[in-house]
Amino acid sequence: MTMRPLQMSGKKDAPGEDTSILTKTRSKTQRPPLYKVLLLNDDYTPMEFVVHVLERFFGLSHAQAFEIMLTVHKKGLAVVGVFSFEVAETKVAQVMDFARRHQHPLQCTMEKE
Ligand code: TYC
Repeated sequence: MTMRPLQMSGKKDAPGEDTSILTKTRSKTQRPPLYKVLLLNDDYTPMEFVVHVLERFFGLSHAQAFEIMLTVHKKGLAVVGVFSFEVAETKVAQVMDFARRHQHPLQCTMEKE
């Protein structure tokens, strides 16, 4: 909140006099944009590996991880979570690196919400 003096009369005050009023300017709070992290289906990555990835990098329970893995398997993709740009970018990099190190073609991407 910024307080600004406003002279209503349009005239200059005499020296030592202040007839201005204070006006309040409320600036709208800007929320940072959010990013969806998406997991994509493929024919080769083992189901257990995907479940493990979801538990490990997204803090999901085994049951939640299994459910999302099945959604991806059946529908082709699913939103795994919604995060700030930096967190989403980190999760995508962690998943892609982990999949590559285990030689699975699993794909993870992000998209502005
Ligand atoms: N379709 C894979 C299979 O049948 C399993 C799988 C699920 C792969 C989700 C990727 O993001 C994925 N082994």
